[in-house]
Amino acid sequence: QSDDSTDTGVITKTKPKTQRPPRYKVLLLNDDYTPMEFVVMVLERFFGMTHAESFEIMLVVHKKGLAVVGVYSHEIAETKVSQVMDFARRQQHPLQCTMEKEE
Ligand code: TYC
Repeated sequence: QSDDSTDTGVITKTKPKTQRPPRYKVLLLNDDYTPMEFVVMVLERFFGMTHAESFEIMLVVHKKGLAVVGVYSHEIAETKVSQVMDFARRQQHPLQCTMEKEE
């Protein structure tokens, strides 16, 4: 006679985890020196926002200290951060842009 004492009769099923590539938030940080118009230009140029959207987000960063300006794959997020940092540095503005893994 076989020992089936561990059989609870409960049927379990392993749920396959859906693999999604990680996404990265690109954050823009406030500072006291970068001109507002420059930040608006950055958002239009690198994040495809309209002038009105850019102005709105710039004000959020100005008032709250930072804002998420986009969510991308790792590679695209890195490119956005580099583009903003290079452009700001070239114009001698201390504007800071960083990325952070979502969740
Ligand atoms: N605080 C800046 C000023 O008063 C404007 C600013 C907004 C700077 C957003 C950076 O990410 C920034 N000129």
